[in-house]
Amino acid sequence: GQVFKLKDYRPTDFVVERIDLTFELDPTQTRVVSRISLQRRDGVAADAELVFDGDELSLEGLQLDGRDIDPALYTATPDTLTIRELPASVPFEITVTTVISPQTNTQLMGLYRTNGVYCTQCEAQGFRRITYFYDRPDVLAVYSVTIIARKSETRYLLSNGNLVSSGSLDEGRHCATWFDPHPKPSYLFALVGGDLGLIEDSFTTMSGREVALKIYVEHGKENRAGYAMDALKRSMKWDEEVYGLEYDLDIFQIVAVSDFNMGAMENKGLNVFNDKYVLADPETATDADYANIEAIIAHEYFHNWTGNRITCRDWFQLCLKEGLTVYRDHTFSADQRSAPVKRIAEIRLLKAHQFPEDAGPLAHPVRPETYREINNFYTATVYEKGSEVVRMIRTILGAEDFRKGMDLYFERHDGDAATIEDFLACFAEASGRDLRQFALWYSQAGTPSVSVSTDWNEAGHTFKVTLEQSLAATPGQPRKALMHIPLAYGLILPDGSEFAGQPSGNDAENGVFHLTRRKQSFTFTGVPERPVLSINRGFSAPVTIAMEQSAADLAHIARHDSDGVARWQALNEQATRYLVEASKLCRDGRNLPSAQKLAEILVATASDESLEPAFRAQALALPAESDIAREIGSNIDPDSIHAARNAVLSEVARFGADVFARLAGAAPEGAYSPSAEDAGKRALAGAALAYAAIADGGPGRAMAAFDAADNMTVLSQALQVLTQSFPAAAETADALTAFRTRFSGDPLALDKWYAIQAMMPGKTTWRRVEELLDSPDFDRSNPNRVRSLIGGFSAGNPTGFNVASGDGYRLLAREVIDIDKRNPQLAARLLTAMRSWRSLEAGRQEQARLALVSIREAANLSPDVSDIVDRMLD
Ligand code: HT7
Ligand code: ZN
Repeated sequence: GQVFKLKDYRPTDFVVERIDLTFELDPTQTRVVSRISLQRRDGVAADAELVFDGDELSLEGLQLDGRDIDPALYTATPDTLTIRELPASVPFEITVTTVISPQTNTQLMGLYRTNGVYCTQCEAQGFRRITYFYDRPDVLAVYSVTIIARKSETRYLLSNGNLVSSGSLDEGRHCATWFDPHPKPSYLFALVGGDLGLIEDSFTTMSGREVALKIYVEHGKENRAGYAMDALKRSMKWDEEVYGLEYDLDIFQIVAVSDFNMGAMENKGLNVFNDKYVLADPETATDADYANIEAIIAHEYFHNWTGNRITCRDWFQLCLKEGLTVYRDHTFSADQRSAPVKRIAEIRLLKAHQFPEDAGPLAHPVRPETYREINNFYTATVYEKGSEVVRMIRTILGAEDFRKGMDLYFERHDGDAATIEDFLACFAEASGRDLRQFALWYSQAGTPSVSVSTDWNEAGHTFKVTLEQSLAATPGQPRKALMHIPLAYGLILPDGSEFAGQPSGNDAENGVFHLTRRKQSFTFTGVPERPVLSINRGFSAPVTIAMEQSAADLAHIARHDSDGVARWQALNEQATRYLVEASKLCRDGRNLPSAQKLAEILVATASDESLEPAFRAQALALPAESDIAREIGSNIDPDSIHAARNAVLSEVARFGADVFARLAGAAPEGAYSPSAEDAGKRALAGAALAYAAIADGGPGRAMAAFDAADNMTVLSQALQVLTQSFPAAAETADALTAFRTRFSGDPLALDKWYAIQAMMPGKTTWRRVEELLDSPDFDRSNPNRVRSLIGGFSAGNPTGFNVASGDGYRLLAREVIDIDKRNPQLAARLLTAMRSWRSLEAGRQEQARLALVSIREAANLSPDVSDIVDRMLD
């Protein structure tokens, strides 16, 4: 396939100003008429051709200023429309007619139908599946959209912007016209037509304008959209208060659909959501679902400024909108909830998804420089590491200059299709800092490693910290330049207080070491007693730290650090070290050392009433098997990791049995509330239940919790304890049947049933997954269902998926090949679960390789899947 390169960017030959679209909706014969006003760009040759993008299109009509164009003057293929001999200097209008079939569009890109609702997804390159156009983000145009459809099946006809007119037509049809005054790229175009339920509210902006808020959901689900509406209003208020950014249309609409390739889409004024991130009530949604809804509603809303008002010049700049908007939604959620607990969750996620990406064959810079299929670059690196890079800018500049830089960015680039250079220039100018070395975070892939050593001089009362950075080669980048790594630190004295003095030199500032050379030392003088170094506090930089720190020093940080995140980091480090060691011993068939010390500190933290429950729950959650595997790095045997982790769980469970029994029974008072406070209490009770059940050695307690549960959070916690710790028990089978029966009519709840089973550990889970694939309500065309079962198995079940026989890999390969025929984007994403295959032990590696080769050799692979499989096998 074609390779696109950042360095090849050049603007279009023709400038588009307006586009007027008319849709006559029909399941298999939707007619799209597109009138586009164009003008040749200054300086472009008079004989330059107009070349529009298409994807599986067929042209039905083509006019220039209202008159049919001579077929000798254009060429139309499914992928391009090329028109020759167009006016040299005057503006002109091209009318393009296409006919498309939403009903048979299984890719869920372009215009498609989901549960009878017409809906679009145009990012990144879906608009070209609707009509021929310059389908690229630097072509900004003003859109007007008229939709005509049968009234009986499309009560609502929606598009971007404000409603201009609507009315009835003949033959039971109706129409609506929408106008969006804000110039936008084609990827932000949206259309929805369907018979939906509606909830309405309004928001008064800081300048006193009233904005109508509407959320459309499937009929009967209106009462599940209240939390999303509340999150939307809080997001609108937050963006005004924190960034001074106001909403800019009279109406903001959200449509929830059940078939969607990703989480949601920020189309101007008309966000389309995967219904999983809109619908919630206590019976069917967990606390985590509520938190995700809040974060994703905020994320899409925040895109209105970071993404829509200022968009990307090209798709290489994707992190310009995504990294920044993730950063904004992270800080929003931190403000709405417990900031340290939110940060801990972010660190876990980054390490679980982005670090392995950076360490494997799919590694790429936050701003890639080449791609074959842009859909494969909506990655943890672009989103999560992209957000970390913005966070580092704030750490380096400080809050005040960061805000000045953001203000300058909005002022200077409103209405632009911008680049990372534009973005960084605003911060450099606002702060007077040189960010050229820092900019390497956007262009160098891989996770830097910082080795840390300390030297305490008792006689001289000096403490020296030496830092050294390195960055391993990644695909296409054999040699790396030195990075600017901002590392927040603290020196904790034996009494738990913090040493306030500054180190020598000017490479440290406000509690942050600026590591810019290969090796740097920082010397603190006048330190009264030997301090303990707390480094990379709050995960100020997305790096790995290599440091010989004693268990006693880690315990000291865990007890005394003034930063809650750093306390958790120390606990987690201690647990990880033990688990890595234990896993290696298990692999070699040796006995494990006692985990008593770890158990003591975990149980003490769990029962420390001065700490918030959500934090205590995070402390109790041992590193996942995949975290341990990542730390081990090579020659991985998932079974020994599983065995070692289970052994530690048992030891902690036995040691804290009384504490866990007490905590497992605690619940927030009163009716269910999704508040962070109550969710934290449930998280602690759930974590304690898992340990208490292990200490019991039988399913009774978990089964009782399952039977007594009055909300989905507690119900699914109990079911997970049963399936993880007592997979073969009759109670577990009964609970699964009861869950299935109770939620048979509720797809989102049923997705949990599939996922929970997909993640059951063991050698035979692949057989269970195969049976579930054949069950009548396993709908292969629904991405949520596919992700729950196949994604849950391949990305969430280390022992089950990596079964030594290779059956797990073969199952995934078969499904990827099959799904690819309908939905390449989904297939490619599922396949990324195998990205770390080279770090497995030799036998599994060979099985994985064979499965990957079977995919590569399959007929008619999509560019999406070929791109991933080729990079994985390279
Ligand atoms: N900006 C949106 C990305 C997205 C997307 C990309 C490719 C294919 C389908 C898609 N649906 C949504 C989502 C976001 O980051 O806000
Ligand atoms: Zn986004």
